[in-house]
Amino acid sequence: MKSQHLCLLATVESDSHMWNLVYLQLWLGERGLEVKNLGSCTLVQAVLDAVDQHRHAHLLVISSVNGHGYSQGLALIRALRQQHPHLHVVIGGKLTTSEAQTRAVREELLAAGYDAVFTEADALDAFQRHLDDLAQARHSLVLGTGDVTHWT
Ligand code: B12
Repeated sequence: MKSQHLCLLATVESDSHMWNLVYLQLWLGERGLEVKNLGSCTLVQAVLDAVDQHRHAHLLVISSVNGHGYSQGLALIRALRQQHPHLHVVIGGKLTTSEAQTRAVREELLAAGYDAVFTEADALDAFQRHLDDLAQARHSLVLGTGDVTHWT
């Protein structure tokens, strides 16, 4: 049976890395989310079209590792927020070319409209906690057999 919770997964338009997307697709799927992976080098317009097409999506995850995630991620969220102010959107990965620089741009990404930014070594653990909080807030938390939250 398909999950009622759809997650769109994308990257920025210059980023051709794909294993981060594959990893996250599997990781999110293991947590009970139905994932639509828009693939590498995702154009802003392709993300906007996907969000329009999947109005019931609960979450948009942007993953980028090539160093352009900060600048192109800003352009993406600014375009998206004009049309979709309420969709929950997170970004993570290697968003600049240094960890210090990425830490420095975190606030700007949040101010531009991302609901969360995950860039540290513990990004997946922090994302897991974020999903737990989100699931609880939506009153749709179902505990699985392990200690991870499952969306149903
Ligand atoms: C494989 C690889 C490539 C392959 C990609 C093949 C493919 N189709 O995917 C090729 C050879 C094509 C390539 C090209 C380039 N690459 Co490359 N690549 C790598 C490499 C070695 C591994 C990436 C990988 O697959 N990792 C496996 C996945 C599963 O892990 P991950 O990507 O780290 O993602 C994890 C986390 O980052 C995190 N995460 C990621 N996104 C998100 C999102 C959220 C929400 C959360 C919570 C977590 C999260 O969770 C993931 C799972 O743990 C890395 C170095 C490295 N060891 O990481 C460089 C690396 C990413 N590449 C790099 C660069 C610079 C390039 C090029 C620009 C090189 C060039 N000069 O041409 C091009 C860019 C191409 C482009 N247009 O994007 C740099 C990026 C620098 C930076 N950000 O500071 C890296 C880090 C190498 C380096 N140390 O310099 N690359």
